[in-house]
Amino acid sequence: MTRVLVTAFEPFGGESVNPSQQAVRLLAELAQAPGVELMTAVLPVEFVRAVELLQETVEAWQPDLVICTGEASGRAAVTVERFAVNLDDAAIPDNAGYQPVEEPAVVGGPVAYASTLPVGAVVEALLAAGIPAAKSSTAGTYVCNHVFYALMHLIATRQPQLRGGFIHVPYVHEQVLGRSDAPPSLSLASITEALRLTVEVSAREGRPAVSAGAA
Ligand code: PCA
Repeated sequence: MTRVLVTAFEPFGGESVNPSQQAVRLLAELAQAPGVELMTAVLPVEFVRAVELLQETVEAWQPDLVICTGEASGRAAVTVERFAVNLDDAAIPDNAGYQPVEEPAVVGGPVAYASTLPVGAVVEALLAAGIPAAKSSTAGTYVCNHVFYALMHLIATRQPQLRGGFIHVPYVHEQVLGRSDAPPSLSLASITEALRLTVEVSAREGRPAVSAGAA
């Protein structure tokens, strides 16, 4: 059995929904690939509390694989992040009112960590299923990157057997209805299927020989 923890985020930035939360809720109701045992958690969009909750959940449940997900407004594709960077630089306060500017995610940590998900294989599987998907080299410098960095730091320092990474998903259609600037969005069904496939491929492919490379 491969124990897979998938996390999502609560709404933030004035939105009333977060597509990652909606999709992970649906994902939990789906049959998973053979050999996959799934657990899900929803994290607050708070630099400090999100990491505490992630660490508590990992320690309590001891997964083999952790896939964190969040919303990336403005992106047209599901993006599989390759690197977490050691920088918190928030353009808006988090949901607890905290707004770090040019601070390290982890004091003394390396500049970046690479995802240990099979990034290329996940993107190929999503594209083969007709879902817009791409590799991404930046998860930003807000709470998603912070949680991704904290996850990879936890793996590097305390849980070397664990694999992990981060997937950003676009807006879901309902978030852009009636908006004259019409940012890109996907259906909730596509986002959910993207996460289901990410779990399946990540559990199957194992640790990539090279965790990140040329596009
Ligand atoms: N997206 C934000 C934080 C929570 C979320 O879903 C980000 O990209 O940092």
